[in-house]
Amino acid sequence: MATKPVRVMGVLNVTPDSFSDDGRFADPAAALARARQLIADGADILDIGGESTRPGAEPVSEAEETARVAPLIEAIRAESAIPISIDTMKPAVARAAVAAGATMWNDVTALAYAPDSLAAAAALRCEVVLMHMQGDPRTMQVEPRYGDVAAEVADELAARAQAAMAAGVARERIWLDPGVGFGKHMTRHNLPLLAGLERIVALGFPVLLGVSRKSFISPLDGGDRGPQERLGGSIAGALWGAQAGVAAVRAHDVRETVQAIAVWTAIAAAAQAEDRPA
Ligand code: HH2
Repeated sequence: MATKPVRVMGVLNVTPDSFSDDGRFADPAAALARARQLIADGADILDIGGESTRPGAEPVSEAEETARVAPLIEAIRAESAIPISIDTMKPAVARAAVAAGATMWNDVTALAYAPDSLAAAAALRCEVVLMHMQGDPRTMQVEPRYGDVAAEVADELAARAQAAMAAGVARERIWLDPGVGFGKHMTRHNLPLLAGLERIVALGFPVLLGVSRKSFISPLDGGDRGPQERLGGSIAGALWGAQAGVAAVRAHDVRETVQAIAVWTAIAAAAQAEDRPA
Protein backbone atom coordinates (compact mmCIF):
# COMPACT_ATOMS: atom_id res chain seq x y z
CA MET A 1 0.00 0.00 0.00
CA ALA A 2 1.30 3.45 -0.85
CA THR A 3 1.91 5.75 2.10
CA LYS A 4 4.08 8.26 0.27
CA PRO A 5 2.74 11.75 0.82
CA VAL A 6 0.04 12.59 -1.73
CA ARG A 7 0.32 16.21 -2.78
CA VAL A 8 -2.65 18.48 -3.31
CA MET A 9 -2.65 20.70 -6.39
CA GLY A 10 -4.98 23.68 -5.93
CA VAL A 11 -6.87 24.80 -9.03
CA LEU A 12 -6.93 28.48 -9.95
CA ASN A 13 -8.79 29.22 -13.17
CA VAL A 14 -8.41 32.81 -14.34
CA THR A 15 -11.09 32.38 -16.98
CA PRO A 16 -14.56 33.86 -17.36
CA ASP A 17 -16.05 30.46 -18.29
CA SER A 18 -14.58 27.52 -16.35
CA PHE A 19 -17.15 24.84 -15.65
CA SER A 20 -16.22 24.59 -12.00
CA ASP A 21 -16.13 28.13 -10.67
CA ASP A 22 -18.01 30.40 -13.09
CA GLY A 23 -15.25 32.95 -13.63
CA ARG A 24 -15.04 34.02 -10.01
CA PHE A 25 -11.28 34.57 -10.27
CA ALA A 26 -11.01 36.24 -13.68
CA ASP A 27 -10.24 39.58 -12.01
CA PRO A 28 -6.47 39.89 -11.19
CA ALA A 29 -6.97 41.02 -7.59
CA ALA A 30 -9.48 38.21 -6.94
CA ALA A 31 -7.08 35.71 -8.52
CA LEU A 32 -4.17 36.75 -6.28
CA ALA A 33 -6.39 36.64 -3.21
CA ARG A 34 -7.52 33.15 -4.24
CA ALA A 35 -3.89 32.03 -4.68
CA ARG A 36 -3.10 33.23 -1.15
CA GLN A 37 -6.12 31.36 0.16
CA LEU A 38 -5.13 28.12 -1.61
CA ILE A 39 -1.63 28.40 -0.12
CA ALA A 40 -3.05 29.06 3.37
CA ASP A 41 -5.38 26.08 2.89
CA GLY A 42 -2.36 23.79 2.43
CA ALA A 43 -1.94 23.44 -1.34
CA ASP A 44 1.42 21.91 -2.31
CA ILE A 45 1.22 23.11 -5.92
CA LEU A 46 -0.93 25.75 -7.67
CA ASP A 47 -2.33 24.97 -11.13
CA ILE A 48 -3.10 28.15 -13.03
CA GLY A 49 -5.23 28.06 -16.16
CA GLY A 50 -6.19 30.89 -18.53
CA GLU A 51 -8.35 28.89 -20.94
CA SER A 52 -11.24 26.61 -20.05
CA THR A 53 -11.06 23.04 -21.35
CA ARG A 54 -14.74 22.29 -20.90
CA PRO A 55 -16.61 21.05 -24.00
CA GLY A 56 -17.66 24.02 -26.12
CA ALA A 57 -15.54 26.61 -24.29
CA GLU A 58 -14.60 29.76 -26.22
CA PRO A 59 -11.06 29.49 -27.64
CA VAL A 60 -8.67 32.15 -26.31
CA SER A 61 -5.80 33.78 -28.23
CA GLU A 62 -2.21 33.22 -27.15
CA ALA A 63 -1.85 36.88 -26.21
CA GLU A 64 -5.04 36.94 -24.14
CA GLU A 65 -4.20 33.70 -22.35
CA THR A 66 -0.67 34.92 -21.56
CA ALA A 67 -2.02 38.22 -20.26
CA ARG A 68 -4.34 36.33 -17.92
CA VAL A 69 -1.71 34.05 -16.40
CA ALA A 70 1.80 35.56 -16.58
CA PRO A 71 1.31 38.64 -14.34
CA LEU A 72 -0.51 36.48 -11.78
CA ILE A 73 2.32 33.93 -11.72
CA GLU A 74 4.83 36.77 -11.24
CA ALA A 75 2.79 38.21 -8.40
CA ILE A 76 2.52 34.84 -6.62
CA ARG A 77 6.22 34.15 -7.17
CA ALA A 78 7.08 37.53 -5.62
CA GLU A 79 5.64 36.37 -2.31
CA SER A 80 5.83 32.55 -2.31
CA ALA A 81 8.15 29.71 -3.36
CA ILE A 82 5.22 27.32 -3.94
CA PRO A 83 5.56 25.18 -7.09
CA ILE A 84 3.34 26.65 -9.83
CA SER A 85 1.91 24.70 -12.74
CA ILE A 86 0.60 26.31 -15.93
CA ASP A 87 -2.46 24.58 -17.40
CA THR A 88 -2.16 25.31 -21.12
CA MET A 89 -1.94 23.59 -24.50
CA LYS A 90 0.05 26.42 -26.07
CA PRO A 91 3.86 26.37 -26.05
CA ALA A 92 4.07 30.19 -26.13
CA VAL A 93 1.89 30.46 -23.02
CA ALA A 94 3.96 27.78 -21.27
CA ARG A 95 7.16 29.68 -22.14
CA ALA A 96 5.80 32.96 -20.77
CA ALA A 97 4.53 31.21 -17.64
CA VAL A 98 7.86 29.53 -16.93
CA ALA A 99 9.64 32.86 -17.51
CA ALA A 100 7.26 34.34 -14.91
CA GLY A 101 8.08 31.60 -12.38
CA ALA A 102 6.04 28.48 -13.19
CA THR A 103 7.84 25.19 -12.57
CA MET A 104 5.50 22.74 -14.29
CA TRP A 105 3.63 22.59 -17.62
CA ASN A 106 0.27 20.83 -17.31
CA ASP A 107 -0.86 19.99 -20.84
CA VAL A 108 -4.26 18.31 -21.33
CA THR A 109 -3.15 17.32 -24.86
CA ALA A 110 0.00 15.51 -23.61
CA LEU A 111 2.17 17.82 -25.77
CA ALA A 112 0.26 16.99 -28.96
CA TYR A 113 -1.52 20.31 -29.59
CA ALA A 114 1.24 22.13 -31.49
CA PRO A 115 4.00 20.71 -33.71
CA ASP A 116 6.62 22.32 -31.45
CA SER A 117 5.09 21.31 -28.08
CA LEU A 118 7.51 18.44 -27.43
CA ALA A 119 10.58 20.50 -28.32
CA ALA A 120 9.30 23.43 -26.25
CA ALA A 121 8.84 21.20 -23.19
CA ALA A 122 12.35 19.80 -23.58
CA ALA A 123 13.83 23.28 -23.88
CA LEU A 124 11.92 24.60 -20.85
CA ARG A 125 13.38 21.89 -18.61
CA CYS A 126 10.36 22.13 -16.30
CA GLU A 127 8.17 19.31 -15.01
CA VAL A 128 5.52 18.23 -17.51
CA VAL A 129 2.10 16.67 -16.96
CA LEU A 130 1.00 14.50 -19.90
CA MET A 131 -2.77 14.12 -19.65
CA HIS A 132 -4.83 11.64 -21.66
CA MET A 133 -7.70 12.92 -23.79
CA GLN A 134 -9.61 11.24 -26.61
CA GLY A 135 -10.29 13.81 -29.35
CA ASP A 136 -10.09 17.54 -28.57
CA PRO A 137 -11.97 19.68 -26.05
CA ARG A 138 -14.62 20.72 -28.60
CA THR A 139 -15.56 17.21 -29.70
CA MET A 140 -14.29 14.92 -26.95
CA GLN A 141 -17.68 14.09 -25.46
CA VAL A 142 -19.22 13.11 -28.81
CA GLU A 143 -19.36 9.32 -28.56
CA PRO A 144 -16.00 8.48 -26.97
CA ARG A 145 -15.11 4.80 -27.56
CA TYR A 146 -12.82 2.34 -25.82
CA GLY A 147 -12.45 -1.42 -25.42
CA ASP A 148 -10.57 -1.70 -22.12
CA VAL A 149 -10.39 1.96 -21.12
CA ALA A 150 -7.72 1.70 -18.38
CA ALA A 151 -5.43 -0.42 -20.56
CA GLU A 152 -5.83 1.88 -23.56
CA VAL A 153 -5.23 5.04 -21.53
CA ALA A 154 -2.14 3.45 -19.94
CA ASP A 155 -0.78 2.42 -23.35
CA GLU A 156 -1.40 5.85 -24.87
CA LEU A 157 0.20 7.64 -21.91
CA ALA A 158 3.23 5.34 -22.09
CA ALA A 159 3.56 6.22 -25.80
CA ARG A 160 3.36 9.96 -25.06
CA ALA A 161 5.99 9.60 -22.33
CA GLN A 162 8.24 7.83 -24.84
CA ALA A 163 7.66 10.63 -27.36
CA ALA A 164 8.50 13.25 -24.74
CA MET A 165 11.70 11.45 -23.73
CA ALA A 166 12.68 10.99 -27.38
CA ALA A 167 12.29 14.76 -27.80
CA GLY A 168 14.61 15.40 -24.86
CA VAL A 169 12.30 15.73 -21.83
CA ALA A 170 14.09 14.11 -18.87
CA ARG A 171 12.29 11.03 -17.51
CA GLU A 172 12.27 12.39 -13.95
CA ARG A 173 10.35 15.48 -15.07
CA ILE A 174 7.40 13.54 -16.53
CA TRP A 175 4.03 13.12 -14.80
CA LEU A 176 1.03 11.21 -16.20
CA ASP A 177 -2.68 11.94 -15.76
CA PRO A 178 -5.55 9.65 -16.91
CA GLY A 179 -7.68 12.68 -17.85
CA VAL A 180 -10.92 11.83 -16.07
CA GLY A 181 -13.80 13.34 -18.09
CA PHE A 182 -11.72 14.15 -21.16
CA GLY A 183 -13.22 12.10 -23.99
CA LYS A 184 -14.75 9.60 -21.57
CA HIS A 185 -18.38 8.71 -21.03
CA MET A 186 -19.50 9.89 -17.60
CA THR A 187 -19.83 6.51 -15.91
CA ARG A 188 -19.20 3.88 -18.62
CA HIS A 189 -15.58 5.05 -19.06
CA ASN A 190 -14.62 7.16 -16.04
CA LEU A 191 -15.51 4.48 -13.47
CA PRO A 192 -13.50 1.61 -15.03
CA LEU A 193 -10.69 4.07 -15.70
CA LEU A 194 -10.56 4.94 -12.00
CA ALA A 195 -10.93 1.26 -11.10
CA GLY A 196 -7.84 0.51 -13.23
CA LEU A 197 -5.76 3.47 -12.03
CA GLU A 198 -3.03 1.15 -10.73
CA ARG A 199 -2.17 0.24 -14.33
CA ILE A 200 -1.19 3.86 -14.91
CA VAL A 201 0.66 4.12 -11.58
CA ALA A 202 2.54 0.93 -12.56
CA LEU A 203 4.12 2.75 -15.53
CA GLY A 204 6.51 4.22 -12.94
CA PHE A 205 5.88 7.95 -13.41
CA PRO A 206 4.26 10.15 -10.77
CA VAL A 207 0.52 10.29 -11.49
CA LEU A 208 -1.71 13.36 -11.11
CA LEU A 209 -5.44 12.72 -10.75
CA GLY A 210 -8.15 15.31 -11.41
CA VAL A 211 -11.62 14.29 -10.25
CA SER A 212 -12.58 17.48 -8.44
CA ARG A 213 -16.15 18.66 -9.20
CA LYS A 214 -16.26 16.55 -12.38
CA SER A 215 -19.52 15.63 -14.09
CA PHE A 216 -19.32 11.87 -13.46
CA ILE A 217 -20.11 12.57 -9.80
CA SER A 218 -23.56 13.93 -10.60
CA PRO A 219 -25.26 10.75 -11.94
CA LEU A 220 -23.94 8.84 -8.92
CA ASP A 221 -25.83 11.18 -6.60
CA GLY A 222 -29.28 11.83 -7.97
CA GLY A 223 -28.30 13.25 -11.37
CA ASP A 224 -28.54 17.01 -10.94
CA ARG A 225 -25.71 18.08 -8.67
CA GLY A 226 -23.92 21.16 -10.05
CA PRO A 227 -20.11 21.55 -9.84
CA GLN A 228 -20.27 23.33 -6.47
CA GLU A 229 -22.30 20.47 -4.99
CA ARG A 230 -19.80 17.70 -5.69
CA LEU A 231 -17.39 18.00 -2.75
CA GLY A 232 -18.15 14.59 -1.24
CA GLY A 233 -17.70 12.84 -4.57
CA SER A 234 -14.51 14.81 -5.26
CA ILE A 235 -13.03 13.67 -1.96
CA ALA A 236 -14.09 10.07 -2.54
CA GLY A 237 -12.28 10.15 -5.89
CA ALA A 238 -9.16 11.76 -4.38
CA LEU A 239 -8.94 9.09 -1.67
CA TRP A 240 -9.45 6.35 -4.24
CA GLY A 241 -6.50 7.85 -6.09
CA ALA A 242 -4.40 7.96 -2.92
CA GLN A 243 -5.15 4.29 -2.32
CA ALA A 244 -4.07 3.48 -5.89
CA GLY A 245 -0.75 5.29 -5.39
CA VAL A 246 -1.13 8.63 -7.20
CA ALA A 247 1.44 11.30 -6.36
CA ALA A 248 -0.94 14.27 -6.43
CA VAL A 249 -4.62 15.14 -6.69
CA ARG A 250 -5.96 18.25 -8.42
CA ALA A 251 -8.57 19.96 -6.24
CA HIS A 252 -10.74 23.06 -6.10
CA ASP A 253 -11.64 22.58 -2.42
CA VAL A 254 -8.11 22.46 -1.08
CA ARG A 255 -8.72 22.70 2.68
CA GLU A 256 -11.15 19.76 2.73
CA THR A 257 -8.96 17.70 0.39
CA VAL A 258 -5.80 18.31 2.45
CA GLN A 259 -7.64 17.14 5.56
CA ALA A 260 -9.03 14.04 3.84
CA ILE A 261 -5.59 13.09 2.50
CA ALA A 262 -3.98 13.67 5.91
CA VAL A 263 -6.45 11.32 7.60
CA TRP A 264 -6.12 8.71 4.86
CA THR A 265 -2.29 8.90 5.08
CA ALA A 266 -2.31 8.46 8.86
CA ILE A 267 -4.60 5.43 8.67
CA ALA A 268 -2.56 3.91 5.83
CA ALA A 269 0.66 4.38 7.85
CA ALA A 270 -0.94 2.76 10.91
CA ALA A 271 -2.12 -0.15 8.76
CA GLN A 272 1.40 -0.61 7.43
CA ALA A 273 2.88 -0.56 10.96
CA GLU A 274 0.40 -3.29 11.97
CA ASP A 275 1.53 -5.45 9.04
CA ARG A 276 5.21 -5.16 9.96
CA PRO A 277 6.50 -8.13 11.97
CA ALA A 278 7.65 -7.05 15.49
N1 HH2 B 1 -9.12 18.94 -15.48
C1 HH2 B 1 -9.46 20.19 -15.88
C2 HH2 B 1 -8.49 21.07 -16.35
N2 HH2 B 1 -7.20 20.72 -16.41
N3 HH2 B 1 -5.49 19.13 -16.02
C3 HH2 B 1 -5.11 17.90 -15.62
N4 HH2 B 1 -3.82 17.54 -15.65
N5 HH2 B 1 -6.03 16.99 -15.16
C4 HH2 B 1 -7.35 17.27 -15.08
O1 HH2 B 1 -8.13 16.38 -14.67
C5 HH2 B 1 -7.79 18.57 -15.51
C6 HH2 B 1 -6.81 19.48 -15.98
C7 HH2 B 1 -10.90 20.59 -15.82
O2 HH2 B 1 -11.24 21.24 -14.65
P1 HH2 B 1 -11.26 22.83 -14.39
O3 HH2 B 1 -9.90 23.40 -14.45
O4 HH2 B 1 -11.97 23.06 -13.11
O5 HH2 B 1 -12.19 23.41 -15.53
P2 HH2 B 1 -11.92 24.25 -16.86
O6 HH2 B 1 -11.07 23.44 -17.76
O7 HH2 B 1 -13.31 24.48 -17.41
O8 HH2 B 1 -11.23 25.53 -16.50
